[in-house]
Amino acid sequence: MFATVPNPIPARMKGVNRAEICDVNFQEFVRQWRGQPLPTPAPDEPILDGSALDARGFYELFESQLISRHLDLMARVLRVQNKVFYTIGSSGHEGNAMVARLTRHTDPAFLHYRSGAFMAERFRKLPGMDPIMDSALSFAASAEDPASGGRHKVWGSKPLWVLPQTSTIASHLPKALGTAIAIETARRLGQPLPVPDDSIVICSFGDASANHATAQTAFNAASWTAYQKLPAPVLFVCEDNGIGISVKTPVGWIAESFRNRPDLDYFFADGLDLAAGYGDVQRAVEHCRRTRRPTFLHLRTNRIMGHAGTDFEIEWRSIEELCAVEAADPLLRSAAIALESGLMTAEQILALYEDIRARCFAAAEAADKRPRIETLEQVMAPLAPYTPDKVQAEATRAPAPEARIRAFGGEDRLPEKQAPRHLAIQINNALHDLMAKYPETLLFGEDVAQKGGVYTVTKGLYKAFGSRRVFNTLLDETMILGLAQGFANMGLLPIPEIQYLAYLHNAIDQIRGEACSLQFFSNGQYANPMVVRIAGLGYQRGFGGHFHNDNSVTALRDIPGLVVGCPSRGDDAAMMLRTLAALAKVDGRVSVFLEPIALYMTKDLYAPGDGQWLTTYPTPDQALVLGEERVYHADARDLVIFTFGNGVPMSLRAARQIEATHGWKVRVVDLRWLVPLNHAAIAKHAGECDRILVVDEGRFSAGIGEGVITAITEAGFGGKPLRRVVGADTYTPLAGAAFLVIPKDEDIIAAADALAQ
Ligand SMILES: Cc1ncc(C[n+]2csc(CCOP(=O)(O)OP(=O)(O)O)c2C)c(N)n1
Ligand SMILES: [Mg+2]
Repeated sequence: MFATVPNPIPARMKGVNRAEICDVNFQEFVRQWRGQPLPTPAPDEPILDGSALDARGFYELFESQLISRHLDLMARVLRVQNKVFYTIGSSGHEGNAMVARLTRHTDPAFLHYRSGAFMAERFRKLPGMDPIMDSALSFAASAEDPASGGRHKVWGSKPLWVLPQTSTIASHLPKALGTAIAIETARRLGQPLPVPDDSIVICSFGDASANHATAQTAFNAASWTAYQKLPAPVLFVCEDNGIGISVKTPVGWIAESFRNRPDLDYFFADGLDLAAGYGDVQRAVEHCRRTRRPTFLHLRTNRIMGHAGTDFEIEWRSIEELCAVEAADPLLRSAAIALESGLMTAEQILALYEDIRARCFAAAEAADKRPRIETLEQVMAPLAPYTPDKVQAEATRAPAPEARIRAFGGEDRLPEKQAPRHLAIQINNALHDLMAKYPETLLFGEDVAQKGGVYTVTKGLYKAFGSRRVFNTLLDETMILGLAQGFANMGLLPIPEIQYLAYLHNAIDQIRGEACSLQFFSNGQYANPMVVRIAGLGYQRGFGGHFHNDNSVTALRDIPGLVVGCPSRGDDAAMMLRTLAALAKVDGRVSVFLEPIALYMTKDLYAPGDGQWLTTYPTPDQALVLGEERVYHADARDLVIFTFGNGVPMSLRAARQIEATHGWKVRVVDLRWLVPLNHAAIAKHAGECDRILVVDEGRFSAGIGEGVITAITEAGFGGKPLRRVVGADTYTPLAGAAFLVIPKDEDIIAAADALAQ
């Protein structure tokens, strides 16, 4: 048997650096070990009788554990010298190296922040890579950090398929599951996969994080998927150290909560003991790979050295408790295994320990001398790549004629040969075209398949392209967006639908924090291109109240890197969708296509039956230019109205009245692209016209109108007569009262009258 791990720390005073104690502790433990070593095992023999781990494997894992530990110790020392900018460590979690050893470097990994040992072990899978230097560059926020280029201390590697994650706990679980499902989807569609088609996805997180809604949504969706016998080869690794910052997880909670979940297969492994835990980790990994079922690996870990360098545990925990935690340091266990098995002597262990320490410090000092990010341009370079020529060429590249004929059901049914139609039909036609053009396109959301969506916008797509490409998801917006990220990670082109703008908000972090940040935090190495369709905005007659008429475009306005397009008419919608898809294909971008519900079926503009809001379908060689506005009455100069969405037909009607009343010629500018706003175009029109109206159907505070006025003011035209017509800062009530909170034609006319005063 092993020598029992002693509690070697005499109760020391407050204020002692616990990292130092753990460091000394390890060395004292090795020096003082007095057991009887067994005969040295051969490299391929079990490290100890009955262990699934051989001696070579143990040695490498131990080395990975030590690399991780010394990176932590180094960070604590160099943080105070301002050479390192992160001290959340992996100490106590080094057993996660087993997961890395037992999986492939092509198994996409979405990792917990305590994954130092996992990374060190994964680095072995490719020749010529140095985990210590790469990590040191990241700790130092160097511009040469291979994970994020110095934007974020994060575990990440392009060649090792470790996608960098944000600090938002649990936010990576939906996309990890999405990636697992995507592997199977791509395989079944015959689409090329960037990883082998028997890959599994690894997703690790802490015990406290397991309670988060975003985590629970992924567990549920994984079960929901497996329950239907659909593959979802994700290995959830819960690194259970029993605590989250300072809040203890109730003893036994993770096992109790996950042991008996339907269709989520539970495994436990002792992450504190390589010899004992390895076989159990192996069983979990093999189960996941073989059965393609979602698998939950409950990995026992321990957190030593506090949550981060700034966490002085001694101030809020008893010294006895701290000593007990430190005594259960898994590296003491590994040292005991190395000694007991006869694999290493105390001197060899201490020499290895010091050698790795020296390498970590040397790497950190070298990293400190490497360049850091110096300019704003450097910071932003990977945020929102845009290559206009390529995007335009791609957007106007027509699908193969046969594919179109198949999609539309005959040459004579091609949409450009039909009479002018309304917005919903033209969006539907454009979606048919996109799916014909890109066989990797998937369209999914709530009710989008057989029913064709709440407003029939996706009608017929299921029939034309089949259930593998057009499908209903479970009712969960977080998961819809998680799936989208997963599909994108595996090279597919997702077009998820959020049924109503009001229901984006409960899931918006998946766009705000996750999808839009991937290019930034991976320094452009990873992208998750997608076009998110969202039905929204107000003005539905007799339907809905607030939640079906939400106009909070503001929630999308400040998301870095996001593109938001909002068409007001069918031809623009079709051409805009082509541009957004091209932006995704060419530049990996994330965009929102905001569909004004009230205009879906609108046919008339000025008078009932005039059919002036119907448009012909643009041939597939036409697309919009990102940011380009549509101008009505371009030669008018007396008044310009800036608007979008429902504001466009309202402003056109109001313009007629205003022309009649004041004798002015009125220019109407449909912005079409809401994020980013085209400041130059706004300035141009504002400069050319004598008076300015901004018609914004959104809310008074922080809406698009504020951005337009800023653009006008910054261009030096703020002194011109200017009025804003905008919604109120309120929720939208039911029935006719809804129209009290949003602008009407008369409000625009009244604002113009005020300008004439
Ligand atoms: C959504 C979110 N809420 C709060 C935090 C702040 N926070 C960071 S780590 C953490 C505790 C996580 O504990 P656990 O999941 O057990 O992981 P551990 O640190 O113990 O490994 C908290 C509350 C966060 N990062 N994200
Ligand atoms: Mg924890």
